[in-house]
Amino acid sequence: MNITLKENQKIFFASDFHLGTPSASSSLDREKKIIRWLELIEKEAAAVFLLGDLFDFWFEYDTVIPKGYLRFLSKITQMRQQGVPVFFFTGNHDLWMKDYFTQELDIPVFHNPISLQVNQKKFLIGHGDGLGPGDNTYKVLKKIFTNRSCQWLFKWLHPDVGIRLATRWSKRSRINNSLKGEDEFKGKESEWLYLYCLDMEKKMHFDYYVFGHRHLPLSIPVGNSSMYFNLGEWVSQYHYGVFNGHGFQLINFKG
Ligand SMILES: [Mn+2]
Repeated sequence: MNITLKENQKIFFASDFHLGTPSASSSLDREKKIIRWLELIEKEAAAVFLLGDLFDFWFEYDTVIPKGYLRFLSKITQMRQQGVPVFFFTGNHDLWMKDYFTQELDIPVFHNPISLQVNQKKFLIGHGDGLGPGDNTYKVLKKIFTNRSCQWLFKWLHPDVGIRLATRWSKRSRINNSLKGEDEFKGKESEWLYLYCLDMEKKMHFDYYVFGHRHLPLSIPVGNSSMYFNLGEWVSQYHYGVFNGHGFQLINFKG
């Protein structure tokens, strides 16, 4: 994908909203905060990339989608109507997106990292789950989650049963643990996505690697000419990334 920024235009990135958890009321507060952020950036945005785990659980049946998130989706709808390009990536919590957002809102949904060129700079962007060494439990789970037969079986559970089960499972996962500090940074040599970037640089050069998934805002140099940024999460820390054509910054949203 190629984007050329006009004067004063920027590209925005955010990830891991985990809408729906840990409680309805905290999710609603976060949803309103996300909308305040979108209102802040929409005038300058040449594109908005949302890099996965937007929903703590999302599954599209052939004729049914999960209830909720109407304020967020209305804001995104309004931005799309004003011509702001919005791109969704799936994360490990919402990988069961299909074509609903593309058909309703003309929002492309990416299931894997993509390369992106903005002006002269090259980006590799994605959710980041399952990349690099390690994360082996998740890699097995991902095989099950993306297995067509498993998805077909799940689909035949009534949504009231399936979504309740999945939501309960989803709530046990890392985002709630990360509030207790379990997602801590253990040095770049233990950071799988950093190791993934190092490895990628041997094959192909990118100026910026931008991922989510780790729930930690990170900016780590990769060799001498690349940077790895992690966007963190919006359950407790609220960071977003912005590229103005010259440099990339991670910003803490206070609004
Ligand atoms: Mn996440």
